[in-house]
Amino acid sequence: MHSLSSILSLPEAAQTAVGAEVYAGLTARPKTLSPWLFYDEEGSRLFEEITELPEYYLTRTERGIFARHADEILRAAAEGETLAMIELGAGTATKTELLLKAAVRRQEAVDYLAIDVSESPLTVAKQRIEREIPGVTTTPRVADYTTGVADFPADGKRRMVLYIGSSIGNFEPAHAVKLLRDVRAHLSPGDQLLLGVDRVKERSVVVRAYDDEAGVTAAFNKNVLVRINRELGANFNPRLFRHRARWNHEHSRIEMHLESLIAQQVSIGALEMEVKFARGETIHTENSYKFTGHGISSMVERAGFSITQCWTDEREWFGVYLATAV
Ligand code: AVI
Repeated sequence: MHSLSSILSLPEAAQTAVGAEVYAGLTARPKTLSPWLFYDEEGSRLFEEITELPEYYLTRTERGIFARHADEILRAAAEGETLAMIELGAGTATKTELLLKAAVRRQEAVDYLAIDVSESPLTVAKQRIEREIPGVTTTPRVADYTTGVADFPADGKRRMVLYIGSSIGNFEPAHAVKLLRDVRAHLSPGDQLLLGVDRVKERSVVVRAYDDEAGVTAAFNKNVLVRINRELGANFNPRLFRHRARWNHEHSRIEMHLESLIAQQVSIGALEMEVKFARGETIHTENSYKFTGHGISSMVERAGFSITQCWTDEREWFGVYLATAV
C-alpha cells in the first residue's frame, strides 16, 4: 500500500490505469501484474487463439453443454416469463449464440445487452448476431460489469445475467463474491444468473491447458511485457522470461507466472523506475480458480442467489449453474 503523498509525487504515467497497476504490482513483494493487463489488441487475439487449442478444454466443453442443453436452460430460467438477457464480459459472444437462438425459439423477440470493457469485439458481435439471429436486438455497452447492468430497462421482463467462460475464476474469492453481489444489487428477486465455471479435475489436465505445446499461452503471458514496453517505455526482453503454469492445490487454482531467467534490471521510462529481478524470481500474472460444487454454491449464495439447476459434460469438467436472485 502506498500513501497518497507518495503516489502524488510519482510521474504522471503512474496515475493512468495501466501505469498505476504496473507501479503497484512491480513494487509489491512478490511481484504481481493484474490479469486485465493481458487484454490489449494482441492479447485479446491470443486469447481467442487459446480457446481453439486442443489442450484448452474450457471453451469447447462449455459450448458442448450449451449445444446440448440450451433449450432446457432457457426454459428453466424463464419459467414461463419473457426474458431480457444481459451478458457480462460478452466479447465476441460466439458461445452466447446458442443461448440466444434458444431464447428466440421461445419468445421470438429478445433484448440482449452485451457488456464488455472493449468496444471492437462488441461491434463484431452485434453485426453477426443481428445478421444470423433475427429477433435479437443487441445493445453493446462498453462499461464495467456493475455499472453496465445498472440502467438496463427490462420493461417488466425477467432479467437473465450470463457470466460464462469461467471468467469469475480470474478473481480472488472475496472479490468474486463482491462482483456477484454488486450485480445482484441491480436485480429483482426472481431474476436469473447463469454462471459457467471450470471444475476441479486432475492436475495434469489443468496444467496442460495453461501450458500448451504450441506456446500460445506463453506468448499470451509474455505479451504483458510487450504491452508495458510499448505503453510505458520499458525495456523488458520477453526472451529473458519464461512462462510458468503451476497448480496451487491449497487454493484450488492454476497460477501463471513469468520467471526471470537471469539476474537483471529493467527500466520503465514513463514511471521513472528501475526494477531488479533475481534469477528465478517471478511476476505472478494470473490466478484461474477451479471450483467444486460446494465452492460454487457457497460463492453464489453469499452473493444473494440460490442455485436451482446445474448442467455439466460427461467428464464433469465444466459446470453451467443457474441461480435465482433471492
Ligand atoms: C479468461 N479466463 C477465463 C481465462 C482462464 O482460463 O482463466 C484466461 C486464460 N489464461 C490463460 N489461458 C486462458
